[in-house]
Amino acid sequence: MATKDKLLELLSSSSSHVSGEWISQQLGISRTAVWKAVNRLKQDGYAIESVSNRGYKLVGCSEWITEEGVLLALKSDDFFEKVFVYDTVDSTNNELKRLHMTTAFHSALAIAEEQTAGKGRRGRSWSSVKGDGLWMSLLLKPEIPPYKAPVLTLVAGLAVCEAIEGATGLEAGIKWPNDIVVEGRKVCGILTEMSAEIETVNYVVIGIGINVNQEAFDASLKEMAVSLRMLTGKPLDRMQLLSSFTAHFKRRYAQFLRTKDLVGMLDDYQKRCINIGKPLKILWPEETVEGRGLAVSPSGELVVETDAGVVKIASGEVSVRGIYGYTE
Ligand code: BTX
Repeated sequence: MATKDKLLELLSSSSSHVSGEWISQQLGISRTAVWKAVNRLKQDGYAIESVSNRGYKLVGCSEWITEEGVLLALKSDDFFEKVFVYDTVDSTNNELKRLHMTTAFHSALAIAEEQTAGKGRRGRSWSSVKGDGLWMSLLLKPEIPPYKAPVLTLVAGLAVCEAIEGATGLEAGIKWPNDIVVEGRKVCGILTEMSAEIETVNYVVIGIGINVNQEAFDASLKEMAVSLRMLTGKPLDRMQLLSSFTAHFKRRYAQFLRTKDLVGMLDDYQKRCINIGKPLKILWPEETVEGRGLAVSPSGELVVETDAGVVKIASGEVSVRGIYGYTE
């Protein structure tokens, strides 16, 4: 770990000022080296107060996503074997898949300040402007058959809702299977991809895009998209949100691995699933079927009551009345 990262860890674990002398003893470095490391952190955007005779105190986190900020948010935990932080990348999902081809790793997180070709589902694009979102992907290797992999979108969605609720107090809903919605607009989208053999998953990449600090969206998105800042009226610390998301995700992922389904979190999931009890349309390629959402099954399918009887859908497009312009 670089000296500035160790210093950041030390400063963030202390709620009051700490002297340069004490830091130099803790890190085994000279006072000049402490001063240099403080300046490096300031260059990275951290606000550090220095008061004579009292020392240094961390008073504000970096506005920018930095490697040390991400590692700190992850609390030096080894859930992710590798962590990759980018200023600009085409898509964090694509980047993790490329990296995995050259260096095999067991688990990884990739996060970027900006994506130039952020991907949605079915060839759609995901707007990922610089500095305002959490654009990230998780590569994991669960021992599950491929047909269970889509459940991980739901697991991640639940963890996103929990992190948003904890950070903002807002009520976040899940529009099955992959949108997180607050006050009828989309605050987050999830794209899960996988590499698999017929019976086993090699890896899954769960891509998560959370709109955090955008102040507005362009005309093509403004009816449908919203950011947490637009909802709360104030900017949010993205690293705190990352920290909270990873804590919730780890707990939910462990629950998922125990049963390889949603059993351990079904009530919490259904409570947030906005499809349940609502009129909806299932947009199959060959036809559109109207119905009403009844439940989500333990294996993650959406259970829908239609004129032709109850159907379970495992994937696909569902439009819910009252959400994103489906109002008729
Ligand atoms: P989706 O296909 O459900 O949603 C894509 C649609 O959502 C777009 O066609 C557009 O209408 C709308 N949209 C685009 N950008 C935004 C935005 N920022 N906020 C709200 N609505 C938007 C959803 O696909 C899956 C998105 C996953 C994004 C992550 S980011 C990290 C990772 N890397 C990557 O390339 N994709 C994932």
